Amino acid sequence: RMPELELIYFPVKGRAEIIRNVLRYAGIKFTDTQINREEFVKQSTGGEFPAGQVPVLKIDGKALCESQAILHYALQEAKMVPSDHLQAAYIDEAAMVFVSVLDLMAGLYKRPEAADEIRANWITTALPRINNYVGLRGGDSTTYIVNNKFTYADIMAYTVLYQQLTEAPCNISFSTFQEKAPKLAAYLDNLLKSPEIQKLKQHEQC
Ligand SMILES: N[C@@H](CCC(=O)N[C@@H](CS)C(=O)NCC(=O)O)C(=O)O
Repeated sequence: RMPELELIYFPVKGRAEIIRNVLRYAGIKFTDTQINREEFVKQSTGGEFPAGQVPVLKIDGKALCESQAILHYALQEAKMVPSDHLQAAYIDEAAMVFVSVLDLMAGLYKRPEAADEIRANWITTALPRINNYVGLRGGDSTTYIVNNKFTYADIMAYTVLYQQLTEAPCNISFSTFQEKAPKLAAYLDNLLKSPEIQKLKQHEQC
């Protein structure tokens, strides 16, 4: 029996969207509970969240926190962790390379007045790093980031690079990828057309 799952987070992508996308891709049913600040404070002070923060995944009513622990649990349930330790590590590596470039945009939330500077700096420093990373673990094809096979690192690329970086407050346009990071743009372009991302997009709509 699949346990009953409820994911609790704010009504933003933030740290939860990769978890939502993995569950959606795997066709694992979950309740996507989005709470506002007021509800968060009430539930947090009421001791609903193990470490006082979200995301929290309730598994048959029992709360699990920390986004990485929740993601790992979701990947295990989705049977998306290969038994080969080195392959699993390369997949984690790629996923974390993508997340760390998003982290470099974190200043946008704290210093919105410096947005232009943070964005320009990101384009000249972070973007070339991911562009150089593309192809390193990939073999000949540039559709999937690790070993020509679809993995959760590709779901991370879609979630972080395509969905989160291109929307507010990051606002990096796809044409910036094409101009400044052609290998990355080609990878994302191929990935978006892949049957796996097409399947995920269908699940997003329901
Ligand atoms: N290390 C935690 C960090 C969780 C975290 O920072 N949660 C934020 C939202 S992204 C939160 O709950 N903020 C409300 C608060 O701390 O009052 C994780 O990865 O899950």
